[in-house]
Amino acid sequence: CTKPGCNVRKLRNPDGTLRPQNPNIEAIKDDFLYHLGLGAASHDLVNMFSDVQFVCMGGTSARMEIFAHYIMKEIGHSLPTGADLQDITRKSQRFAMYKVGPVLCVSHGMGVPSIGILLHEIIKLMYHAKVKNPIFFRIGTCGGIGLEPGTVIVANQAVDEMGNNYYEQKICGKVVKRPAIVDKRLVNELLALSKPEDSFKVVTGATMCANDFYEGQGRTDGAFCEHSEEDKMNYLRELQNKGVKNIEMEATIFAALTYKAGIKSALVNVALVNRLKGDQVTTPKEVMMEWQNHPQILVGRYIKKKLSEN
Ligand code: R2B
Ligand code: URA
Repeated sequence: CTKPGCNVRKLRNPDGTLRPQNPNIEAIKDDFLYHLGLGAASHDLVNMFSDVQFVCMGGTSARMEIFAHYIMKEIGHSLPTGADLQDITRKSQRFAMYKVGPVLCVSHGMGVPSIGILLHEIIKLMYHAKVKNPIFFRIGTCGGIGLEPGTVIVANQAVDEMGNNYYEQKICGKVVKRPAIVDKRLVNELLALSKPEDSFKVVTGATMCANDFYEGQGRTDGAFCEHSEEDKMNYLRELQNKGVKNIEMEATIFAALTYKAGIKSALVNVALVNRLKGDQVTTPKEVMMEWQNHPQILVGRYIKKKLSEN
């Protein structure tokens, strides 16, 4: 069933907690989330995380720390006197994770394999901690196609380099295809939070997920290039004609695994470059830092709104 809400009803318990989608999970006594450095035996996961409502993921640890401080201000959350935000996963040295009341801010590294590992462990964390109705966001960066840099793209579809609307995983020598479906209602809610006075535009369209930054995104400036500038432009125009607005490196697996888990999710990316005009990302650091805030502002508004409705 691909109707909105259908998988959510099937995959969650009446109280909103997730039903484990792996029959082996219950039997693993002390499930250890290796790349988070957190375990069901070593940590009281329910006590630490059961109040989480939103999980926000972004590529770098620095960006997610900035977001954690930003969202703390936005939702008026305060830490005990003298306390500072702590990276909860610092022991693992893989990802960085900050918790600001109901908001979990976590870095995912670059590309499908990295965010895939994180998604497995964060989804299991949601399950072990008995989190109710979590909503996941990727607040990331991307290359835009025909968009002014700084523009935010809320994906209404996630596709791979061949235009497929699924995430393909090889499991035990077999190819498994998992539908990459985003929550259309959430997309519309996010689009409605854009304001005319904002310094940036918010658009929607398909987000393409590539397995590489250079040749996989048609760039001609990698260490290798066996295609022409014309091949690149033809490919980018073809993508544009199919409704692709932006290219990044995590969309399909993010949409597919959250959908499979019964978790509402959205991909909110800011374009750092207009790929129709070039390949290199050369914008000054200060401008880039400002652009990176744009998805945070939109998602921050959503979180604030939802918390005020609780
Ligand atoms: C966007 O930026 C990164 C590559 O520079 C990658 O993680 C992505 O999706
Ligand atoms: N991230 C990508 O994956 N591609 C870009 O062009 C920019 C950021």
